[in-house]
Amino acid sequence: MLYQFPPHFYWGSAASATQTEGAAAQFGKGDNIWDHWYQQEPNRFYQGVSPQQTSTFYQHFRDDIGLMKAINHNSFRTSISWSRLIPDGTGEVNQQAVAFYNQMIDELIAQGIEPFLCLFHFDMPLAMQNIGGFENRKVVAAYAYYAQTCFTLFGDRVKHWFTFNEPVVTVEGGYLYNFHYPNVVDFRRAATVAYHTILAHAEAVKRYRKLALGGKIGIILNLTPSYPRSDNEADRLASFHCDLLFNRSFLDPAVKGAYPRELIELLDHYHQLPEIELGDCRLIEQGKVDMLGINYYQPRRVQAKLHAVNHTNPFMPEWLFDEYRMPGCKMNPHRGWEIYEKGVYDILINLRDNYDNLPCYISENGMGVEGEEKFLHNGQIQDDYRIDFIREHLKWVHRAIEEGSTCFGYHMWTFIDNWSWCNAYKNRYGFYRLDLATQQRSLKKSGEWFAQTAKHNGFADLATGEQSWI
Ligand code: BGP
Repeated sequence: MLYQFPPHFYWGSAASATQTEGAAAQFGKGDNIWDHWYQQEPNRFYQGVSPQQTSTFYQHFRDDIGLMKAINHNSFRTSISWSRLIPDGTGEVNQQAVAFYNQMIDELIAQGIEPFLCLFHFDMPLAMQNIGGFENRKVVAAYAYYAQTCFTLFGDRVKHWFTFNEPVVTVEGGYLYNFHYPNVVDFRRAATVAYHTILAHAEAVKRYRKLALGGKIGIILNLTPSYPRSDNEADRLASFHCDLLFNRSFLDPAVKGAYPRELIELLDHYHQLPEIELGDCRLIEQGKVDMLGINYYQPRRVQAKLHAVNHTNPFMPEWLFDEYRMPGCKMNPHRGWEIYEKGVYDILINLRDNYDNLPCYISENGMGVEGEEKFLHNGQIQDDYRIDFIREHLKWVHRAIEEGSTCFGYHMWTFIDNWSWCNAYKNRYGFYRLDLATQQRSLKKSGEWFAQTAKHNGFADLATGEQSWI
């Protein structure tokens, strides 16, 4: 069977500024929440590895872009570090950062790699967090200024912009489940942050359009589908609520320009609505995106509550559903996550049918492996498991495209093994292995497979179970 992708399909990988650049306290960069939190609580980071110890992209970007080219990337997504570009969050622009990002963009383009740039990948400048982060509307204005600065500086060459990466993760991590700074557990504050993030997003979209730079702007969402345990009404309601809170809370305003009525009613019922100001609805409507990036790693399976909720506890999403572990599901044993390849198809078909088939691409898909060094043989990581993972997901992407999805690309998380927030270097995802001691990069077997697939714009599955390229 041939899996040939449409012409001009984007093949590449994704990374982010804070996870790769390094030079966290150099070249004029201000602290962000990760620098600060590490200083406060290094024990919260896997093996105490700090955001200073990343894969040195700041120094090695030219070589690294050469490595992208070597595996036939025609696109690459990373982010701009707000606290590098504008160290205080607002005000003075750091000219060293401007020079760095200009060189990076120019190098990508010179190598035939389309730059996809995201403005915010979990890394709030500390100066902005100190005045409340996205709980404070002043930070919405500061973000809009930052976004406009980026568009003005780099928008002549960058034609794919994204306002946020997985904004719901910032909300979950920082304001509900205590795995990001500022470690708050408070649903109403979480709802405020989510709401103000959408306002910030819409402000950026509005400003981008006004500048008429001829590119596209979107947002990157982790659209983890919620699958109910059964067809039973109670299970289906649990999954509906889960979807509402974790997917549609960003998807609907970003694509349809309005929040789902059911979400507003739900938050109102539990007294968790954020404060809304005159003009907000109009602004959100103006924030409708041109395209969507989809991050997909694993499905979410849910069931109706097994036990009554204790209403004296603070309100949490888990008042509405329980997680469900499906017996016998396929697992990535190295990360403890379920592998459900069809999930990516379900997302694309949902977008086709319920979201006007908006142009979209897979902005992250990936397989994290703890202790990956054990697969190092003859100097190469033999990650056949990752090749299977990518190939099986690509088959479903291909099928969705055949059935009318407008998916225009596929990016893997990630390019070189990189530092990942509290998990630091625990789970490896890269096409290239990073030797932490020497900073040497070496191509994994999956990188070779991906290079061929990108070169041939697809692959063939032979009846023997072998593969070849077209
Ligand atoms: C995604 C994030 C990335 C990256 C990845 C891997 O959700 O967008 O920034 O960190 O997850 O995460 P982990 O290393 O925790 O497995």
